Amino acid sequence: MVTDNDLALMPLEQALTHYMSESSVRDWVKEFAIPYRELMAFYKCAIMEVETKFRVLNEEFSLLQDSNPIESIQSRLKTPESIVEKMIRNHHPLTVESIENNLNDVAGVRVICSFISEVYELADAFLKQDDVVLLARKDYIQKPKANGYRSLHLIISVPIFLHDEKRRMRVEVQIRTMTMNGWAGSEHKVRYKKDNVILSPRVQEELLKCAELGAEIDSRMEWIRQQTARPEPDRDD
Ligand code: 0O2
Repeated sequence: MVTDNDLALMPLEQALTHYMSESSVRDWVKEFAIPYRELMAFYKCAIMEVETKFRVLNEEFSLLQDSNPIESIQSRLKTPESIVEKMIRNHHPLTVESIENNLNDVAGVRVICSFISEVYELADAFLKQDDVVLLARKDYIQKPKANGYRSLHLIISVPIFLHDEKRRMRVEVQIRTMTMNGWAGSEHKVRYKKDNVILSPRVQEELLKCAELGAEIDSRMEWIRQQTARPEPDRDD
């Protein structure tokens, strides 16, 4: 009989068959199926922790500034295909321990805001929390990628509390504006990671122009935000 657990492992087995013989896949699954499932469950818990932190910040900012900085939060667990492909591409051993040690982005949380200043306000408030440890920061807003990609990336670790232990899990947090998100979504569809699709220089140029137009919209919206900001309320303390 095929159980739910077997079904959950099918995409992983399929991904492995691209790189291993059938019997090696069987051996791998025998050895690593349980720890792999467990690791993915821990990453899901870490995603929940990080999402909650941002929802709490959104609530608090809405009290302080009378506006909710977060438009939406999208989270994802890296697919087995993507995990296996990245481990092979980077020549890492294909064990569960090695997945945890070598990949920073198995758990991903994307936070979408309206304004660039909100991206940094949220990042600062999030990183100030004493259980969040910053491992790496890539600011593709200050320094966009050559293709025009913009976003603030934070690789962090957060603790998750299990019945008998506390574990630190790594999560990749991407914080960006709606404009940056719209561009990244469309660009992903036409190009990102599709090695077999070679975009013409003209199309690449056009994508870059769209990213620059997006950056201009963000900067004008930022100006509007500043012009319409409410004065800070007087505080008695
Ligand atoms: P998905 O499907 O979004 O999860 P590495 O991840 O280590 O191979 P690096 O340089 O450490 O590469 O990571 P990077 O480039 O800082 O961030 C990777 C993630 O950022 C990607 O995740 C995308 O989500 C996003 N990203 C980075 N560059 C681009 C880009 O040019 N276009 C778009 N649309 N997104 C980008 P994944 O896992 O590749 O994809």
